[in-house]
This record gives sequence, C-alpha cells and structure tokens, in this order.
Amino acid sequence: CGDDEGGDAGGGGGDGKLVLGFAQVGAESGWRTANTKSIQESAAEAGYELKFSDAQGKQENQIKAIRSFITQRVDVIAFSPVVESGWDTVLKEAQDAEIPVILTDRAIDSPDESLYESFIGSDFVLEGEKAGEWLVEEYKDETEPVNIVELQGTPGAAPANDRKAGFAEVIKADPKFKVIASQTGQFTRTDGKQVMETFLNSNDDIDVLYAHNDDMGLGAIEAIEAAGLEPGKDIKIITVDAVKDGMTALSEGKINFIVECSPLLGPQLMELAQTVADGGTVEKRVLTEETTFTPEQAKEVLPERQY
Ligand code: GZL
Repeated sequence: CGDDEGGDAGGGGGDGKLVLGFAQVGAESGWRTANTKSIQESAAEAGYELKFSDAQGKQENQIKAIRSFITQRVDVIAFSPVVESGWDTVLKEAQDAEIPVILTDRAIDSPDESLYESFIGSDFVLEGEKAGEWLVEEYKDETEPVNIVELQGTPGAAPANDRKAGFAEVIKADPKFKVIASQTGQFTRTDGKQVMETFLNSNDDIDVLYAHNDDMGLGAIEAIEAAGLEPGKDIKIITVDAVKDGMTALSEGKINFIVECSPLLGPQLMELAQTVADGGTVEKRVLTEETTFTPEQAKEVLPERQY
C-alpha cells in the first residue's frame, strides 16, 4: 500500500500517514495504562494515524474492533489478545484482506503462524520461573511446609497460564512448597483484595502470596493489613510487573520481590508496523528485555522509573 509519490508505505488515511489499528485489552491495571500510553505516544511520535479501541477485557469486543479495522482498510493491525484461543477466524479475514497483523504483549495459541507477522512481548513462563527461583532461595533452609496462595491473572490469558506454569515448574522440585489455594483475581486490585480476604478466612497458616501482577498484590496487601498481619513479614509477597505503585510497596518492604514485565512496547511496535507496511520482513518473535527487583534495588531505581 505505497502512496503515489513512492514515499514510505502506509496511506490508509488520505494524507499518506501510516494508519495503525490497535485493539487494546482494556484498562484493568497500572501495567495496561502504561502500555496504552506507550503505544499512543509512540504512534504520535512516528506521525502515524492511530485507531485505538479498548475492549474492556472482552474478546468479542477485540474481534469487533479488528473487523472494523479491516473495513476501514487500515495499513497494519496490532492487538494484545485478551485470551490465547479463538483468533483464527478473524485473523484469517485480515489475511484475506492483505492487512498485516502484529501481536503485542500476549500470544495466541493458534498453530498457524502465518496469521501474524510478529509477536512482541515478554516470556511469561520465564517470569513465573524467576518468581519460583526467588522463593526456593528464600526458603532454602526451611524444613517445614511453605504454604503458598496464588492470585492468578484473567482466565485464559497467556500471562496467567504461563506465569502459573513457570512458577509451578520451579517449586515442584521441593515438596515443602504447597500451593494451598489458587484463584483468579482478574489482574485488578479490587478482585485481588476480595480473593485474598477469602484466602485469609479459609487458611490460618499462609506463608507466601504469589500474585501474577502488582495490582492484585496491592489489593491483597490491603486485605492482609485489615486482618492485622504484616505484608512482607507475616506473609511474604511476590508479584510481577514492577509498576510504580508496586515498586513503592517493594521499597517499603510490603512486597518482597518483583519480576519486571515491561509495558513500554510502543517504540518497537511502531518500527515493526513501518517495516511490515513497507512489505519488509520482521522477526517472528521479539522478546522484551526485563529484570527483577528486591526492596533495596527498588529504592535505587524508583526515582527514574517511567511508569
Ligand atoms: C503482561 C500483561 C498483563 C500484566 C497485567 O504482559 O498482559 O496484563 O502483567 C495486565 O498487569 O493486566
């Protein structure tokens, strides 16, 4: 889809600008807010026309948005699949319309890799493994059972499935680690708090909370404190993301360890979009760089964190 002057490709819009359709999951967490900001700011910086939709966490809304982008003949479609399954039909429609698709943040479980040009996002299994490795090290001298409760992400989402799997794979090495309760907290503070209250009411000896994101961990902290317990001490807490509020709680010792998951995918997404719009080839898998944080490290880096 080049323009008449033979300049950069793109031009679904009349003024020759690359037109990118982006179907976002929703606005469920601090991570998602930072991710949306990164995409919107990067598109503006690249001079692209961004058509942005918020699916409020519903797959049918994302599918509707993708179909709308096809009808509008955007140059490139990108989206963060709210769940792993159920995308083949609509992505086939995009393929038939010859509109390239880029997956951001979360993967899909379709075996047909021709349905998308590239997937840029974290390795969620590795994130779960990093969380498990910290726990194994933290309790290496413990001989008594270590009772763990787990707040899972949204059902069917790649980060929920994979963070659970990676963590379980590491801790199964030692039978002292027991996941005594595991339930979705929908990646939100509200649900994280409510489910943690349930865990506390039905288990009188919880040693560790593993939350698949900071927001659920922060909600759980409210429940733990309301129960008269000290988060980070009476119940050790591991979360994933490293958004500002999570890092603040970590620096205060209310969270013990955070595995970073970068939401700043905008700049790389725009580069990928331009390349595919120009008919170029891109890497099928673009892995985001990320690390882990202890309370001491959080204190050091907090002032310079972008989100
Ligand atoms: C991870 C992303 C997850 C975050 C949550 O890449 O999909 O969704 O970990 C967010 O905070 O809701």
